[in-house]
Amino acid sequence: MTEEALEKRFQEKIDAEIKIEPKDWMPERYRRNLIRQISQHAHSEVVGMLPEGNWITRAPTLRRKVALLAKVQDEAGHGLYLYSAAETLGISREEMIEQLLSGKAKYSSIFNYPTLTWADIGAIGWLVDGAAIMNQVMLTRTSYGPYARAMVRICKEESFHQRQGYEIMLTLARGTEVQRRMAQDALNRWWWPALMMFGPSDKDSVHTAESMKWKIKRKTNDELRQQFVDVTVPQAEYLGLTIPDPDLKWNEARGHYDFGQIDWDEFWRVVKGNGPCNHQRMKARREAHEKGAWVREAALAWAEKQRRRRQKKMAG
Ligand code: BYC
Repeated sequence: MTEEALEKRFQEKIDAEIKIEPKDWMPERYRRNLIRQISQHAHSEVVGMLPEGNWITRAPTLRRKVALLAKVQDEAGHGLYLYSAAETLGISREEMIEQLLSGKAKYSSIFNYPTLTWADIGAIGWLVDGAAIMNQVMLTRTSYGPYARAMVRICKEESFHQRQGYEIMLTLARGTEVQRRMAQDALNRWWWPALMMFGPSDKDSVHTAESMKWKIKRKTNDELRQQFVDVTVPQAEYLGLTIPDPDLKWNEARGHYDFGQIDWDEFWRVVKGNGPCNHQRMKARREAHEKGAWVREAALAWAEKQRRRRQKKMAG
């Protein structure tokens, strides 16, 4: 079959909602686009442990500590499912980690902001996990089978994360005046970076058109961002907190909230490595990677020992 005929058959499968599996034929650009997106998604989960991990020892009660510990541990698990999904496309985990540590691969801009107070843990769960779910629910229907299946489990866990964050915000918003102000301050600092998580506006998004054609993405960056604003505004109202956007208002004709301009200069500055915590995050990842070398060596040695034992058993 010619390349053209193969590509036509591939597109027909996508259009018929048949999942693409690792051994199926796929265009090289589809494979590369997926490796890019899935690996960056995995890196985001792993780097995303850092701002929250920072608060595990300082959580205000044992219950909060247990919940936060479980959440951060879940993020590690999400990273692992995603690295495994990407590996089915013919890239090794070492290569992906190398791309992250060398700065070649991106990870979500959101994790380059600092967590200054306990309320930031609430705001992250509510807004950051809320934004992540909005995007990931769409990805449970993505065209690549292993990615779609990983997303189903991830979304279940993310919804627990979102609720633990919202509950922290609710407790603070109904607490003392100082606690309420802490919650408002966290919302002020996390609102705009959370909107930036959805990526550049559609007119500046380089991958959206192709990703939509191949159903890697099912909604555009702007569609998801709008959906997030629409569900989050009533949640802020329920908390009695104010979203830091003077242009935010309900538009009856559109049936959506209008909102103000995102600072795209800030977005690109952070994406290109110059956000408030980029250097700190990468330093922490590199150190963790170096300190974990003995664990990887030990795991490999153990696997090799098991392999030899099995071989010996089979030979005997
Ligand atoms: N930050 O053409 P575009 C989480 C890059 S964390 C940094 O629109 P695409 C969680 C983009 O990569 C959430 N970079 O791209 C974990 C591209 O650069 P390259 C992570 C960004 O891929 C712990 C360029 O800008 N979720 O779940 O069509 C605790 C042009 O963009 C960002 C995912 O990764 C950004 N915000 O659309 C709590 C979901 N936005 O690669 C929560 C999976 C864009 O050409 N990913 N860029 O060098 C996606 O759905 C899509 O990749 C995006 C971007 C919507 C993010």
